[in-house]
Amino acid sequence: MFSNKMEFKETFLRRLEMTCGKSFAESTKRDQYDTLGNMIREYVSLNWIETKEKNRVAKNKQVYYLSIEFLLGRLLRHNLINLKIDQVVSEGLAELGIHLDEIEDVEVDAALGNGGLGRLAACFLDSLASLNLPGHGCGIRYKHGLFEQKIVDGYQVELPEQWLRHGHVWEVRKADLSIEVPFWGKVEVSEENGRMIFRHVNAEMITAVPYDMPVVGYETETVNTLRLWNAEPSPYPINRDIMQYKRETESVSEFLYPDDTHDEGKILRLKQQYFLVSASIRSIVRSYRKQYGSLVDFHQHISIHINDTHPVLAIPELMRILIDEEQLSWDEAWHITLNTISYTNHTTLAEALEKWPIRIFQPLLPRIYMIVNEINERFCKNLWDLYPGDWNRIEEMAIIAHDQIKMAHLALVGSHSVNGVAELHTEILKKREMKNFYEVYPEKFNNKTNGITHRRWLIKSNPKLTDLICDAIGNDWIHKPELLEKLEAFKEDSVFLNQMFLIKKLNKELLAKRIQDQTGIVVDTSSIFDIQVKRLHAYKRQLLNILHIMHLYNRLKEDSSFNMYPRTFIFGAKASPGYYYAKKIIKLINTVAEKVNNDASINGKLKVVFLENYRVSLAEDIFPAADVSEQISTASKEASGTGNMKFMMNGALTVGTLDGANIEIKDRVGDENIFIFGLKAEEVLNYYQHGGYRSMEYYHHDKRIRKVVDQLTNGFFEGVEDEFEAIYDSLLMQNDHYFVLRDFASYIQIQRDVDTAYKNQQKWLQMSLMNIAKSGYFSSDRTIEQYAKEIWSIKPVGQFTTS
Ligand code: GFP
Repeated sequence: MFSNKMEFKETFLRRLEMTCGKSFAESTKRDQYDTLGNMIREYVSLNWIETKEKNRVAKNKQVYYLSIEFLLGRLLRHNLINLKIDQVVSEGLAELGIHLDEIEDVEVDAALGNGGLGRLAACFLDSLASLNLPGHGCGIRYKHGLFEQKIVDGYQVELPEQWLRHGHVWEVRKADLSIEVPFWGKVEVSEENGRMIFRHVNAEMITAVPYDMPVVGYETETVNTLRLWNAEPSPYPINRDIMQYKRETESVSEFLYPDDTHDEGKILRLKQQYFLVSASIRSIVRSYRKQYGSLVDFHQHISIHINDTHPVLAIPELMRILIDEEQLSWDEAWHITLNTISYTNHTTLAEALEKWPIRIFQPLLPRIYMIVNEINERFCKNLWDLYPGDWNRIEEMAIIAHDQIKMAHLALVGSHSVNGVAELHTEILKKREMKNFYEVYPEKFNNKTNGITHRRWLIKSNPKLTDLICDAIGNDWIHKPELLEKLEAFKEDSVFLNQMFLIKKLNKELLAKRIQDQTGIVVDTSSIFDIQVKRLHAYKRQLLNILHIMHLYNRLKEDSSFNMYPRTFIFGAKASPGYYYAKKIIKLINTVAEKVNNDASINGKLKVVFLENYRVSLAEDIFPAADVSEQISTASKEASGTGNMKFMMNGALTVGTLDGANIEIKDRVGDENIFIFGLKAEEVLNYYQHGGYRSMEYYHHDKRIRKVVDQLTNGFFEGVEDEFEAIYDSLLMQNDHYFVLRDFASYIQIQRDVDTAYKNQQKWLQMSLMNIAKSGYFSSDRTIEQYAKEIWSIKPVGQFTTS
């Protein structure tokens, strides 16, 4: 399409006029963005076709990653970088008087996800393509991604997100590949030629229409596919009010995580899950049949990965196809299914382990229910043989019990691999949460510590640091991120360290500008930027952070000689719309910010900023500017974390508990390059086993704690006296389930250590350097290589040239 700047400019101008029907002078930034995006998508289409063809001809085994979330963010710059045309394009545009940044800003984040789980899926897609691995994503094309957050008077307000309002240049609608997904109705069972035949009749159909997006690898011609399904009315509805049917149908792909506090919402969530699974598997099977005919060797050529429990219905759906359509026996079908499906667990929180009441499940998915029932019966029979008479154990492990279907149990039974996302998390699964299952299936359990794509989280988001690294150690680390270790050689190089310092300062200035534009708050860029960005949840303990800020404020007020290095605390977090407690914490952060930021008597030593609408594109400005990374979850609760890795890769130092992947970060950087505090997982779990600890004692014995806790309700925050009662109660009346007060003293101490360490700039920069140097292990390329080899058995496609 173009191979140099001149050709790019010519093509761009021609395309702009042709597609927008306007002259360049009349065109808007959106016209320019759309033109460029469409050009780039077409630019990759040849390779896209060839990648498919290459896989088909070579009969490569393919993996399909099924996920209810894909938190992609923006794609334009990322694709330009991966295609290595970012420079040609930005210089070409500059000659036309256009700044690429401005065009990039037109792109709305594709925010089809909530947090770590969805962002992990997006990082994995990038690594799969960049490693030339035949791996594709399957998800839902929600009309509205995660809500847009506004902060009004300190409170979170949710607005519907509108990423599709102006269309999406990266997708291609493929209506001819639609699939009809059946719901409701009933199953007629008959016998024909000695075989049981199951017919799902009177079903209500929903059409799943695929929208494909190219997933472009870095410096390779591999282009994989992310297929997102859109729910549309079927041309064959049964007798129903057509408008109501249309509304109900479209609601299936309308919102990510619809409110499920009532049955209607629960049905909708279950519908989404089956919709995703059925459409994806049937489209995989359709192309498989076209190539191979029979499905008997399906598992030799296809791997299906279920990201958390949301797509677990893949197991009974594949069984249904193999038995009802392919007419295989149960045992043959089970063998294929088991060897095709693998599962990742992302959390041990009870609230996230899905259970569906039979009264909802059975009528909505009658044939799938029959299959789940049979899986359960056969499983329980096996358990009976293993543990004769041990009813308690069997009841605990059953897939269906107490009128509920336990999706995690179905996943454990129906997949050949079950992985946790960090070493500690996997150990907790094996030794505690899934102990019974580990005893039966030890061979299924394995660990795959999460990772992040360094292409987005370093190369794209921190170009200056990237250049510095390349100047120092060359470019090889981009393909082999573990080579970042070579940076260790620069530990005593004061010129290099000084350049690191200047880059951090520049990144902080960029973020400071953004903060000022967004909130009006002016922050001191020579202060420590101490940042906590992640989903708001009690276990992630944003509360511990803000209570500590209140403590620092108290110190500054009480004692004019209290010596602390100026600090800017920055938060970004969305609270789930129905999560009352989390929303109170957002209000608390904003209330503290209001008080602290407007108190001139503390001489600007403390600033608190809450950045609204935290999302991928904002995160890209945040990580490069951080000095301190807050990873302070209650030990044992954060399965892995991935923000911790993004901060580390950008040279921030972690203040963290021994939780999730923090432990593996510590193991790599060494105790001297990380700030660890608080209870260990073992201690927390032991407390839980023995009924918790007594938070009231900590309140009474530590006057620093007493002071901040009292301030929640004693009028310290004028006009909002009742606002924080729920927080106060959680800490004292409900015995502080997340050990905030228990870890408080230790947190204060480690933050003092941070203060002292930062004052020695040379030392701090060396510590920062060590974090960058050791971050290569946390590239998702390493993670994906492990999945590819140890779970999916897929191999790189190999380079090829386009004809
Ligand atoms: C969840 C877990 C995290 C983990 C990610 C990805 O994230 O510890 O790193 O999944 O495995 F909690 P959230 O969706 O909760 O952000």
